[in-house]
Amino acid sequence: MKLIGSYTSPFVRKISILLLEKGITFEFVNEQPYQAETGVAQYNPLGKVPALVTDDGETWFDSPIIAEYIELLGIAPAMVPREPKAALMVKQIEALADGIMDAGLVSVREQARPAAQQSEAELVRQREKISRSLDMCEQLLQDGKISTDTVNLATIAIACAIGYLNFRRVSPGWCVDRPLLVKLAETLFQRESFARTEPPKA
Ligand SMILES: N[C@@H](CCC(=O)N[C@@H](CS)C(=O)NCC(=O)O)C(=O)O
Repeated sequence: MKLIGSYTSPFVRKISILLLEKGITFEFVNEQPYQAETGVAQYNPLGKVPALVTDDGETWFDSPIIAEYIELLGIAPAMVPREPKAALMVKQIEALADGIMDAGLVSVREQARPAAQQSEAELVRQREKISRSLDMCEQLLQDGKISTDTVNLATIAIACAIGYLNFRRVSPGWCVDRPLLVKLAETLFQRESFARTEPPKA
């Protein structure tokens, strides 16, 4: 199968990690969605990465759907629990982590605009989304809904979101007063799948 993506996208990283953790071989097709000559739209009309093309020629997007597709292959280890409500909880945490990535991405795009066109109010709004969502992640850890050594879709997505904040230096104080989240990130960053998908140094 082919994963269409860019090395800096946290959504793509999440999918690469799921595939690596399950030992699924894939070809990485490097596409830059923000460049004019990008070929991404031939895989996803929304022009976003990731997209996954299977050996049967089916194309799947966006990243939560790709994650579900990968899980349907039934290859161990399972990244989503079998029990439906527990599975829904894991997917909700994935949505939370994806939302942190979205807010991080909006912040980066906003800061890339000429200074006079940047909106401080918009940057604050995005920072608040990130901060509230990170607080919820810390609370989920405190409540034992996930643990710092859980490796599943929820924790992988959270660690990818944190990796993106670190990479783009968005909300650099994210680790203050969130000790469990720090431990979770440290634990997952040590895994080979995370080491192999680190975004390139700027
Ligand atoms: N909800 C989507 C978000 C994907 C996304 O925003 N990808 C970014 C790269 S990190 C992208 O391709 N953006 C191009 C664009 O918005 O035109 C997913 O989970 O796959």
